[in-house]
Amino acid sequence: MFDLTGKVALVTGASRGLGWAMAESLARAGAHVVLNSRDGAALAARVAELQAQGLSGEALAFDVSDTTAAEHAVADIAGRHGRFDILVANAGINHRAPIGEFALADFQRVLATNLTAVWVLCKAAAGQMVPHRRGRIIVTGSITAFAARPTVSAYVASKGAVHALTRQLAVELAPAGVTVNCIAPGYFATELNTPLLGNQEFNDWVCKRTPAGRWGDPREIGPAAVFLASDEAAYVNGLVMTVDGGFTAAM
Ligand code: GCO
Repeated sequence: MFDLTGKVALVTGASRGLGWAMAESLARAGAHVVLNSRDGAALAARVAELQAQGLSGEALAFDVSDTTAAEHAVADIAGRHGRFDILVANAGINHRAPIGEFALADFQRVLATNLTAVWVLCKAAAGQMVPHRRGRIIVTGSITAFAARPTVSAYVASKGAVHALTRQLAVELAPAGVTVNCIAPGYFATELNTPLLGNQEFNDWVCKRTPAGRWGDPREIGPAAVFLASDEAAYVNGLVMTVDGGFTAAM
């Protein structure tokens, strides 16, 4: 089960954190994974890590918020491989500031990467998938779309929209055999959260507030992506799947 042999996947934000963890898991399940981020050198190192494990991957550096580059990347992958089976639209950024000090430019920058780029990539991927009447789209949401905390207004707004977009695209693309699902991570020990991990008070709060009693390990996200990307998950559509150690289940 959950064998992805022969499938071609694009994972954005794949040089580190949850994106890298999902890319590695998809490759272990047999997929050829195209790793994207802005950092070509970091990607090359990750591709080497895959190849050292006998897995299949390639690097494709571009900024997801560059609409033309994102559209070209999807067309390029489909053209070279003759197929485009799986999109993991994961790349995301955060900006933390109280609302009174939050610059509009920072709000727009976060929305451009976390929401607009996801829409652009989903549209481009759907263009490749619908004619073949198969495809898997996975987007990275956040538990902060369900329950908020101070200072992250742009991030929370973008992730709330991503959850809604998941349901909308699932409904629209289901008749064409394409599923669109969202993974909503809890607090994971990733580079994006370095400032939070270094804050003892916040760290204690995460461990106390999360029923599992700890931060998530990025390797705990990959299996969810493999499942949602698999043929077996054909009837799972429009789901926002929390992977959060029980965070959103607890009072
Ligand atoms: C924050 C974090 C987010 C969360 C994550 C939880 O500031 O709240 O930076 O990245 O870790 O989205 O789902």
